[in-house]
Amino acid sequence: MNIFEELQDAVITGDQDRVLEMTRRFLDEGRAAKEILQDGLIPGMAVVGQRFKDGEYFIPEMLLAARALNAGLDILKPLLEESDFEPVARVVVGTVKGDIHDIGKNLVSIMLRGGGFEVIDAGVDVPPQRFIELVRESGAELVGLSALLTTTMPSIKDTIDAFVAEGVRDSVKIMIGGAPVSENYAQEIGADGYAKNSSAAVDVARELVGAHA
Ligand code: B12
Repeated sequence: MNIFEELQDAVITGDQDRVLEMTRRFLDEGRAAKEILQDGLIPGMAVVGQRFKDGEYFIPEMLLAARALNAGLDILKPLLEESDFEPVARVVVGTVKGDIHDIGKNLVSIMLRGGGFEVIDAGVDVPPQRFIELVRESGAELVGLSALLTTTMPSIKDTIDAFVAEGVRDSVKIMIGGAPVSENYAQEIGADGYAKNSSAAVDVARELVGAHA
């Protein structure tokens, strides 16, 4: 039996207290934060998505699961953010307009911080203009755009188009991600990079800003 099965189950059932207790226990037993995240918390959420798709779960169950996962993530966050690197570059990360999913975006932010990036978190439902403002204010070299809905994927393109229209496209690299997004889509809409998960996001980010591990 997978030792993380019970933790996955706690996420699936949205049992925040159990997630907290088990996350702490795994850490006490010497498990790595990354392992608890990738083998426990995230697979639990994948089951939640499937149940929603199958009509077994509704919004309240998804919200409870998200809250439980976030509670575990809060404990792991300081450990995941411990960085061995000098700041590599600044990056603005946000979920595009019309979309309020933020767990994946938050994970990408945490892993980027752990990879030595300074992250400016733009939040969720972010209009293109706000991304541009934040890039101008911070001098970020990199932007990370997240979308979880097929209906908000076009907002990624709108954001990239706005960077072009405002004449700031050449000053930043743009990477994109989120469950419905793909490498092909990234190429199609003129993004510079795509990553399928938060670990890969760090590699892609480092490559885009020309940093070497
Ligand atoms: C939790 C959840 C919610 C929660 C969100 C809570 C929160 N704070 O985020 C709530 C209940 C609010 C919600 C609402 C809705 N949801 Co919802 N939700 C989910 C669920 C179950 C999990 C998403 C998640 O957090 N996954 C875990 C994280 C870790 O994975 P991730 O987000 O994919 O991120 C990883 C990668 O994609 C990547 N990544 C992500 N962002 C970025 C960015 C960059 C730059 C890079 C490089 C990489 C990257 O790295 C991440 C870490 O590895 C998914 C199903 C699923 N399994 O995806 C449905 C899902 C996304 N939701 C769905 C739907 C339909 C909705 C609603 C429209 C439902 C409704 N009828 O109201 C609303 C939309 C609200 C809105 N306007 O945004 C559908 C989307 C279908 C589609 N193809 O469009 C899904 C797929 C469920 C399903 N199977 O049908 N949802």
